[in-house]
Amino acid sequence: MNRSAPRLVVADEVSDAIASGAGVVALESTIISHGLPTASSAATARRIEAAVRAAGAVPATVAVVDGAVRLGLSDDELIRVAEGTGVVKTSVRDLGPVLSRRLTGATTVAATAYVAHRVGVRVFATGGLGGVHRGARDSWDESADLAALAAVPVTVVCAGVKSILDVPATLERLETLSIPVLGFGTDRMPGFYVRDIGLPVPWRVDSVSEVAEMMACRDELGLPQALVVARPVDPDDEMDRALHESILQQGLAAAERQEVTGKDVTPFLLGWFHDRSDGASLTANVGLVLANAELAAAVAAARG
Ligand code: PSU
Ligand code: MN
Repeated sequence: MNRSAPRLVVADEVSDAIASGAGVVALESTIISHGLPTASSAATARRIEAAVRAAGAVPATVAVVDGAVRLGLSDDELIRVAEGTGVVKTSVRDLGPVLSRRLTGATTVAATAYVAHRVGVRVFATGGLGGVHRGARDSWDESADLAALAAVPVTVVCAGVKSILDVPATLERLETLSIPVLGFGTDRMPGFYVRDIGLPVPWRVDSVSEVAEMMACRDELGLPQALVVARPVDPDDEMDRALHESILQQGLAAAERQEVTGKDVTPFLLGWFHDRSDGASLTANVGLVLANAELAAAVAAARG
């Protein structure tokens, strides 16, 4: 085994931007490999990167390729992560095994937050946050995203907590873990495919400069937690509530019947939606992640 091969590789464009203090936005890759239909996911990944650039920051898509974590992927690498077989959904606990076995993996919110912070990138964008699964009272299924965000002081721009989850329980856990949640331009908690999950959001902000100010305050106090910026999906892109609810109930029942557990639950449910919503979940998911990338770029550029 070549012990000198680097395990953490930052693309030149990204390291130059970090060194010069320019805005950088880390992008997770599990959404590309496991969260969106394979046919369009590589193209979507490049659209997400383009949205970051258009808003004045440098994108750094994060993934593990042949045993090295990379921030900033070539076209070949991106296509392998998006379309390859055997790409491992890689959360923080999987990083050691995936690297040491020289595997290729897509990083979750948790792993992306960790890696971004490690190299000095403070802002990243995703679709929807992981959290407490429905039925967690029995399954104990809570995303590692929550524990990671309790320990890594990055700012994550998302469309709220994924609506497939137990959102009230997730908000309770976010409170316990001391992770601030900011509704961007809203008093209501966004729920990924839907704009309002039916609960108030802990704090409201209306501008990028307010987010940057809160980041500065957190940094001055040395608080270790992430800041969650929850931006609701645009009205034109959100899913019809009744359609959302019926697909979700069928999906939850199918997951139970098919004994889907652990890290497979979220990809199963997102795939269930994409297969049955006649494009509505895909429109929402792509629309919200592009909007989040743009907002994250504005935050990254503002904090200088
Ligand atoms: N947002 C999306 N699609 C996704 C995810 C987020 O729009 O696929 C991924 C993220 O990588 C997140 C993961 O970290 O789902 C959560 O998985 P789990 O519930 O197994 O922790
Ligand atoms: Mn889980």
